[in-house]
Amino acid sequence: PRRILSGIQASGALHLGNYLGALKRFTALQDAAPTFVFVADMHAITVWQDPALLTAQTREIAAAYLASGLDPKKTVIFPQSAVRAHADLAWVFNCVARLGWLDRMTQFKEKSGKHKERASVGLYTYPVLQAADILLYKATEVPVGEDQKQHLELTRDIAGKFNNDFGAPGYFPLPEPVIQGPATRIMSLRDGSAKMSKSDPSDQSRINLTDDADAIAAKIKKSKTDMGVMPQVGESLDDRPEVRNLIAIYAALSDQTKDQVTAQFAGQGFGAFKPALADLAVEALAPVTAEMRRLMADPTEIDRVLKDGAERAAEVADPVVAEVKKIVGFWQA
Ligand code: AQP
Repeated sequence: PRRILSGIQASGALHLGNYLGALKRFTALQDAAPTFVFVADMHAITVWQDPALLTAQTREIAAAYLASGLDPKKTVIFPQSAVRAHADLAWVFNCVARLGWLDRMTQFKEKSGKHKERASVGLYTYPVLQAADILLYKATEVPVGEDQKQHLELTRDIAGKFNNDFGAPGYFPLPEPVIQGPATRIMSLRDGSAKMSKSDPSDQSRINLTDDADAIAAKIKKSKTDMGVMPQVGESLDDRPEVRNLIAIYAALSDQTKDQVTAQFAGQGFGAFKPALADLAVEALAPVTAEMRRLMADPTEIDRVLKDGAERAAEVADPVVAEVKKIVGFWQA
């Protein structure tokens, strides 16, 4: 049976890349199959998080889920750390995954920077916890951005090795990453070769879900382009990554293909395209932002959703951990 699962780290303000690459797509999928969406607070602490902020950020991600259209009656929305099974299964998977597999993970290399000996052990083993997050629910589809592709491959490797090592063929399904649409990798507004990211020191590089209309318009107006005009359909944009990125954003926000957007603006100047893009972004994000603010003003509703979600998630996850313990040979009364 189909099961959809994804999550977002509670590690700072959400941006347009998270919205288009993840949030908006979860909402589109929730009617297709049972859907589990969690707030990855255990992943967030792989780099230092101020404890009071972590709680607030957890609620903020939950608010973003609700505000972007996830229905808590259909979708199970929960904090990762509230379901013990995640940590339990992650340990078993730490003993299934091989050092050589983790050594190849490019995100660890990027995030640990020059001083990898000072990175937390958690940051290194992060993709193993991610495999546990997914396989606990025997998820078959994982909607994510392009940056998570390698981690999903690792999840499949872990599932396959577990099934094989313990003589449990097919116990864990091999989940498919769902990396689709025009917005699988939104780039920085200042640099078409860098991913739009929470951790970019330049606030001008990204549109935050908390930005107001003026800030969104100003950032798009100042976004990097080039000396040319809007391309024709079929024209290669390989050496115009910034223009390609703005077209992808327009396409994702307006639910069109990149070709449709290109046809609409072909030959026009950025002076015409950028304000249209800004209007579109404001129109799409303003209701989400407003609803997030409303929910955050009094967290009672968010907390109720998270508590209920944690209980429903545990109902699915706990029996899987109990079975895994048996498969592994852990003593059970
Ligand atoms: N630029 C992006 N374009 C499309 N999708 C993106 N995602 C992230 N950045 C982009 C997708 O958003 C989901 C949640 O991401 P995450 O919270 O797990 O964290 P991340 O990838 O670490 O996000 P950031 O903003 O890039 O944070 P830093 O700066 O800490 O690395 C995932 O599905 C991700 O693919």
